[in-house]
Amino acid sequence: GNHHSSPATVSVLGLGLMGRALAHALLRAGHRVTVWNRTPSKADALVADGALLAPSAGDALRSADLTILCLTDDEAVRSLLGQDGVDLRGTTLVNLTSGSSAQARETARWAERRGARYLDGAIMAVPPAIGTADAVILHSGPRTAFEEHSPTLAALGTATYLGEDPGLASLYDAAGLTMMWSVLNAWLHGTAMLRTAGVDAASFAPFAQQIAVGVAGWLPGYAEQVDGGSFPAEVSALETDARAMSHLLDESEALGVSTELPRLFKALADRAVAAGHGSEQYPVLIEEFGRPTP
Ligand code: FVH
Repeated sequence: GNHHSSPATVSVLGLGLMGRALAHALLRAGHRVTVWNRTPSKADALVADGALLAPSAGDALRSADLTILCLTDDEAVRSLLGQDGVDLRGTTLVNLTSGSSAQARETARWAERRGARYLDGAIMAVPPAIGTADAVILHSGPRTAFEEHSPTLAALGTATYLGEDPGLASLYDAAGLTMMWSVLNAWLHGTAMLRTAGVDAASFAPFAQQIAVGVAGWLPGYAEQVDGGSFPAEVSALETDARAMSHLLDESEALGVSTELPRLFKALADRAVAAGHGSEQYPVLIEEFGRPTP
């Protein structure tokens, strides 16, 4: 571990679009950076910027207090680190490769069996944001590993620790993506409906933004209902929403736009109403989301 005050020596394995951004941010923060990539030419600009190019992944690991992995997927991570000459004993790995929570837990076990400390991470940002506070990077795994290396991880963006289960960062990443795509798809559906009446996207956007921010404001109160398991209808009952969903479906059909989203909304609500939850508040639908789709 890096016990002296000077910036840590960090190695970065994987110099794709994201890996290069990570390595450049570490250099800018004054760290000694060793890099390795399967295709060495991708290291050229980093070497010109002061990084050290290791001849092998094993060499890169050996020299570092902390090794950051940013490959295509966890399969690539395990095949790379499983090669001869790669000794994981005593290293701390921070895996910023995207993957499922099951893959993160499996890679954590795989790495710990080989003597490494393993911190998983999920980057909620694109390469240009790396090194700024806008780049939220979620971490899960041993709290001691996060705390020991958080000064270094802070060079990449806003490092957020979620808990000891290594699968948490991937789960939050997936939940964040479902929020992002839901808002974008809903906005596109609304835009498509309004365009049939000649209203352009720019005209709808401020209204759409206002709705998105308003609904976001409900989440903490609704979360209390979900955690408490009780959904008293304070502002509206699910059966009122279900009726409005039928209207949205009729409207979408009449306008000749896609009906996939309204059908999805209606199917969920109708199932919950059929199960007797029509007089409860919208978050009662958590029960539909918490089981495999019939
Ligand atoms: N780019 C982004 O905006 C997203 C933001 C959110 C997080 N993702 C995840 O970051 C991982 C890397 O993504 P990337 O965009 O850097 O991907 P590429 O530019 O395609 O680089 C892939 C690197 O992986 C190396 N690689 C692939 N397979 C192997 C292997 N079997 N052995 C060794 N290295 C391997 C590849 O090497 P090379 O092709 O240059 O030789 C690249 O260095 C990813 O999980 C995103 O989901 C980025």
